[in-house]
Amino acid sequence: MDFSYTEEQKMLRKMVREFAENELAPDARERDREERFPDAQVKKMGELGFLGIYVDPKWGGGGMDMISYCIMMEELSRVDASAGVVASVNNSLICAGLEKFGTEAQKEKYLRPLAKGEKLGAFCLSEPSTGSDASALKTTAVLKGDKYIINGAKNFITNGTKSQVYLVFATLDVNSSYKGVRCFIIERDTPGFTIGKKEKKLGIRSSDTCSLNFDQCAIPAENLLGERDDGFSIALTVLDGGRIGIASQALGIASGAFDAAVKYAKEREQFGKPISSFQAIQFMLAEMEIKIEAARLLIYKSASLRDAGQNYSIASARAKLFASETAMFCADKAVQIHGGYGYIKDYPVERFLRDAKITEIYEGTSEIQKLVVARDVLVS
Ligand code: COS
Repeated sequence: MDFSYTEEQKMLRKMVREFAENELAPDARERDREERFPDAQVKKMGELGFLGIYVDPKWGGGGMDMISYCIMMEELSRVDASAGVVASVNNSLICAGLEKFGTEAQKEKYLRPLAKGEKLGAFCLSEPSTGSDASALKTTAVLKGDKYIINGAKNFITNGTKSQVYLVFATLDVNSSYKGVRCFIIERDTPGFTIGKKEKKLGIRSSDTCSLNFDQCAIPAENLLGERDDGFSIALTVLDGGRIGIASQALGIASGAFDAAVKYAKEREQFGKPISSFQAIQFMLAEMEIKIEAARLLIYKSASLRDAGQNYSIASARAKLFASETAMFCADKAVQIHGGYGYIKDYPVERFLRDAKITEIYEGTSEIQKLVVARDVLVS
């Protein structure tokens, strides 16, 4: 067991931190207020290789390991969790799904531009009435000749209005539960596919979230992803990796909140002393620091298992649960340490608190992560 970073990982952290501080920090607050997507920054993230960091270089990716991906996600989200989720979806839900389940032709056509950041992707599983019970989806796919006809609606789709490539889950038979689910690659300009309502959110407000509609949307049969794999296990396999990305996003929010709290505690004086000299504040900082370190270790364990080709479903559920709760804890304590200044928008900590909440909800709620862990505890 080796807890040290490689030279490459150290350099990557430095590089992503500089990018985040120079390119994301200056207008993160304004973009959050205006609910404005970081178009220019995402373009640069693509050029720097942040949108396909662990894809095989053969397909235009960075060829790095999962720990490097976690480092990148932490550093982006430490400054701007909205930019973080753009990278997480493209890397771990879209590129990873295409790389594992795609044909050579699908990889050439879709994975390569996505990994190089020339295109953006969206993962379309949730529906208005289907969230945690993902197998109960109502969007249908009917094979007619050499086309699948897709009908239905998708909900809460990250990168929804900004993407060019959509991985869409639909069922061949609404009565067959998960067995009928398939995954389709759908291009943005396909007739019958329309972008719906853009959501107004509590947090990660500069990320893009919308609904999608499919009305007699005909797509070529060759756009079925994973011929031999049922779509439900594709969704859950991809989400196992996605949960490592969201756990790292949560870790970044927690680290950003912690760093802001330490800085403020040293500067702010009350009763003639910096508030960092009071034990009440010191204990809050100590608890934050310990939870952050524990979250980081859980995340790296799941990333290492994935790199080693071992099962990491339970490890990623554990990591996401703990890291998202740590993000909420640290953002809450950072606001508390800032007092009244934490509650207004002059400091970043109120944004961290709003951004943290979604990490307990998307890519599997905290309750779903507990369910995954509990099932494992009870069968073993
Ligand atoms: N990876 C691959 N396949 C998996 C899997 C995983 N992690 N977990 C389960 N499966 C497979 C099972 O092996 C089973 O297939 P077989 O019968 O061929 O063996 C199939 O999926 C159904 O498994 P199960 O009966 O356990 O499924 P459940 O309906 O009970 O659901 C949960 C399992 C609840 C864990 C799953 O639906 C889930 O993760 N839900 C949350 C979805 C989510 O994250 N939504 C957010 C959308 S993105 S913002």
